[in-house]
Amino acid sequence: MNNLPERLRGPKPLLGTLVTVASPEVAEALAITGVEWLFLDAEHSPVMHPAAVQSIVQAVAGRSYTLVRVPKNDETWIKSALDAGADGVIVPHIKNAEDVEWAVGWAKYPPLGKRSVGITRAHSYGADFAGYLERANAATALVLQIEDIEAVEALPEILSIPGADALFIGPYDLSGSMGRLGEVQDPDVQEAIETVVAASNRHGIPIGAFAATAAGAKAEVKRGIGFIAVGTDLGHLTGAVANSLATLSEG
Ligand code: 3PY
Repeated sequence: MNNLPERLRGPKPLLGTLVTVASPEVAEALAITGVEWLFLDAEHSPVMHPAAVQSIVQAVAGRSYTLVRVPKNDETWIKSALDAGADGVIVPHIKNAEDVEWAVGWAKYPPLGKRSVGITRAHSYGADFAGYLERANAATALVLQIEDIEAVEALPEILSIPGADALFIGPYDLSGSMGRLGEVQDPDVQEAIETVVAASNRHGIPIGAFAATAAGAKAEVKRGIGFIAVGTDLGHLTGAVANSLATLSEG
């Protein structure tokens, strides 16, 4: 497996899904399907705590990339996710240059940032301590989530700070911040998304997005969004059961 920042810069779309259940078995089962990355959602899944993140990352290691969406732009969470060996972090609600400076500070070792040094799973518990310190900045991804209209307006300053490896659009929160909650196809929301895609292309920074359905994900890939999280673990489960029931009830 290439490291995640390299893979993000590659030409082929990177398809993944959200993990909302704090279960290594669920994450491992998803990884076995061949899904290339898992979005461990610690922002909206109250049961997702650092210990759960560590066991999930461990369960899928070598099969799928793992990106942890931390609950907020916070040193403790970013540090624990990366020390657990996650391939990267997604930091929600980035709105301005100062937010980027904080995120880079927590996620990258000096001289780029001020990530604190531990001896943990990421460092093979000490067996590869120096090697990890040397490669971590380039090998782990800091992904900035753009999901507020304020962030779309501040893109030039957000993109002027070095250290981030990709942007990720949250279309639902973005629609809410524009007074059109849930209306992700609204022309103004779509225009804002296009603005983010164009700015990321101009800066040569990979761009990702959440899509609720496979059809939505296909449309995002078509417009040049290179890494996608489609649906959630429990959404796929409930959808499959509902489909089976509907098929059976047809007789
Ligand atoms: C959004 O669409 O706002 C999201 O953050 C999806 O995870």
